[in-house]
Order: sequence, then structure tokens, then C-alpha cells
Amino acid sequence: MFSFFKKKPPAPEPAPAEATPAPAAAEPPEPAGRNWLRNPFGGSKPEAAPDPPPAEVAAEVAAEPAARTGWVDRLKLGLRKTGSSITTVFTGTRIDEALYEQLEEALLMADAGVKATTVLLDDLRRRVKEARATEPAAVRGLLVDAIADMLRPLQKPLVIGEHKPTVVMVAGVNGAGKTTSIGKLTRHLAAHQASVLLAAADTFRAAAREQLAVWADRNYVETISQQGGDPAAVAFDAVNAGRARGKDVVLVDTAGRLPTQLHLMEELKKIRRTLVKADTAGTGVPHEVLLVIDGNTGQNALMQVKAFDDAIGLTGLIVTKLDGTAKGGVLAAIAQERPVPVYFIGVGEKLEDLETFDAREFAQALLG
Ligand SMILES: Nc1nc2c(ncn2[C@@H]2O[C@H](COP(=O)(O)OP(=O)(O)OP(=O)(O)O)[C@@H](O)[C@H]2O)c(=O)[nH]1
Ligand SMILES: [Mg+2]
Repeated sequence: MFSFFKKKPPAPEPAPAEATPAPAAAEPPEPAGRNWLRNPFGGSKPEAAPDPPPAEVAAEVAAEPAARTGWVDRLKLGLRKTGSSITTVFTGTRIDEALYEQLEEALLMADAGVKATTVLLDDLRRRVKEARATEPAAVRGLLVDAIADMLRPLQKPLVIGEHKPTVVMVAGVNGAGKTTSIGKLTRHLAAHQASVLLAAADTFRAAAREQLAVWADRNYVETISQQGGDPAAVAFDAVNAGRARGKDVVLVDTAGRLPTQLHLMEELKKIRRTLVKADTAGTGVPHEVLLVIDGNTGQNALMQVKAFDDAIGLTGLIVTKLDGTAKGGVLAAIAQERPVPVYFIGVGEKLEDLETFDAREFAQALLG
């Protein structure tokens, strides 16, 4: 098994994506301190000197500090709208009820929702007491701790390689960023020597196939598509093709739909069932069912998580557009009410604008 974030690169000379050799067979989990590949563009810093990586990956790791600052800044910039309103709460001179009231209001405005806000404030009061804090400025640091602890259950790496191919189904409402995220994810996977096949199971929207094909070309990978046709049939074909062509990962793009469009949700369930049928070896296809949510959606994002989870059983989330005007607090609501792991966050429209989720970094960015 290999995880493209955890495993050290398998071959010193990476072959082109299409001809990537199969990853080595089962390996024991990486010992602590060897997860330097977990997030080559940000996130965990290297903890111990690893074996020399291949040139391509070495270049990425070498570029890490600048890239890392870049995306954290973009995230901060995107979340500043929330951050600034929360941080102004700490400019006063006393820790009093008025401060907690302002904070409650700011957290609600940031889309954290009533439940998560209540839990956060109770936790914060406890921390303030324990730390015997007297300055509002100190409360800010304690709030970062409280939010980071609340978000930590959402921090989990996507593991690829336990099955070949690992089949990943991607769903979400219209325009959330599914296809773009698939393009970015393909780039991450290919950068870690995983071969990818894309399935254009969005047969609904005009030009959806072509859009996916553009991302495929950018990443030098193949797509499975049909003129018109049934999305479930495309998904079925893709799993078979992925197996026949020895791909590591099959990413299935689906059409955008609202949870209230019941017939379209039924269609999504059918795609999922068909993927299960294509799984002749019984490996648990689809291995991952991802929901892409637009970070600007606010509290509605929580409703989407619940609805799609109920319909197709989510294993992970990708939260996009956190470089925009997203308020970010909704992740606290998700952590509190439907804790589906956040595998990635999207911080831009370019190929490299996808990052793994780090609870503490996010909490810090949230508070500016
Ligand atoms: N700023 C920013 N824009 C993004 C991000 N992710 C996606 N977008 C943009 O959002 C728009 C919609 O992206 P798509 O990937 O087509 O969304 P989709 O969910 O596949 O859309 P449908 O298939 O029509 O439902 C595009 O203009 C993307 O460039 C992001 O992380 N940041
Ligand atoms: Mg799309």
C-alpha cells in the first residue's frame, strides 16, 4: 500500500505518467518523522532527513517554503473578512461578558453555526480560566487552540494505493469546483508517481467532457467518456479500463446537482451502485466518495454535507474557493455536526492551488 502523501517516492527516475510502474507491494506504515511528503506544497514541515528524493520531487520540496507562505497568505487573505471581524473583539482592554457576546456574534457571522459556536465559547471560557488570562489579546491565542482542537478530527490524509485502481467518486452542487479539483488532484497524484484515469461521468452539462479533457491534457492522463450516454455506464467503463490499463487511481467526475433535485440524487446513487457492480474483485469500490463544497456557501455547506452523505456515504471533502470571500467558520459546524474529513482545500484556480488541510493552520488563518 502507498499513500501519495506519506510514502517516500518509489522510483529514483520517475517515468511519464502513462507509463508509471506499479507501486511496490504492501509496505508497513511510515514511521513517525518520515511523512515529509505529506504535503509537498505546505502543511507539515519535514521532521527528519529522508532518503534522497528523485529530482522532480526534490525540486518541489525545495520550493516548499515560498509556496507554503504563498498559499497560507492566500488563505488568510480569503478568510480575512471573517478574521478581521473576530480579531477586533480582542482589541478591548477587559475580558468580560461583552467580549464573549461579541465573539459569539462574530463566530455566528463566520458561519460557525449555533452548536459549534456554543461549544467553542464554553471551551474558550474554560481555557481562559485555566490559563488565568487577563488580557483580551491572550484570548485570541486560546481561541486559535480551541478552533484547532475542534477542527482536528477533520484532518486526515487521502490514502491511495491500498487498491488498484483506487476508485474515487466526486460529487457536489453545480459550480462547486468538482472538475477543477479533479484536475488539481490529478496533478498531485501524478507528481507522486500515481497513474490516473479520469471518467467523464458528467454527461449532463454541455462541454463538461471537453472541460475534463482539458485538465486531462494538462496532466498528460487519459479520460473515459461517451457521447451523451449514461453517467453510470461511463463510470462502469472507467473502472474496467482502469483495471485493464493498470492505473493506480480512477477519478470519476459527476454532474453538479442540488440535494433537493431528488431524481438527480437518485442518479448519483445509481452511479455509486454501478461502481460497486464493476468491482468484480470485491475491493470496496468506490473506495472514496468525495463531496466538493464551495467555501463561500456558508451554513448551506453543512446541509450539503448531510444530504450527500445520507445519499451516497461520503468519505471526504474538498473545500474550494477559500482564496475568495469565504468565511471558513462552516468547517467548525461540519466538525461538530457531520465530521467528514477534509482531504483538501482549494485556494485558487490553477493546477497547483490545492492543499492538504491542516487544522491549526486553518484556525490561525481564520483569525487573521
Ligand atoms: N478562486 C477559486 N476558484 C475556483 C476554485 N475551484 C474552482 N474554481 C472556479 O469555480 C468555477 C467552477 O469550477 P468547476 O470545476 O467547473 O465546478 P464544477 O463543480 O465542476 O461545476 P459543474 O460541473 O458545472 O457542476 C470555475 O470558474 C473554477 O475556476 C478555487 O479553489 N478558487
Ligand atoms: Mg464539472
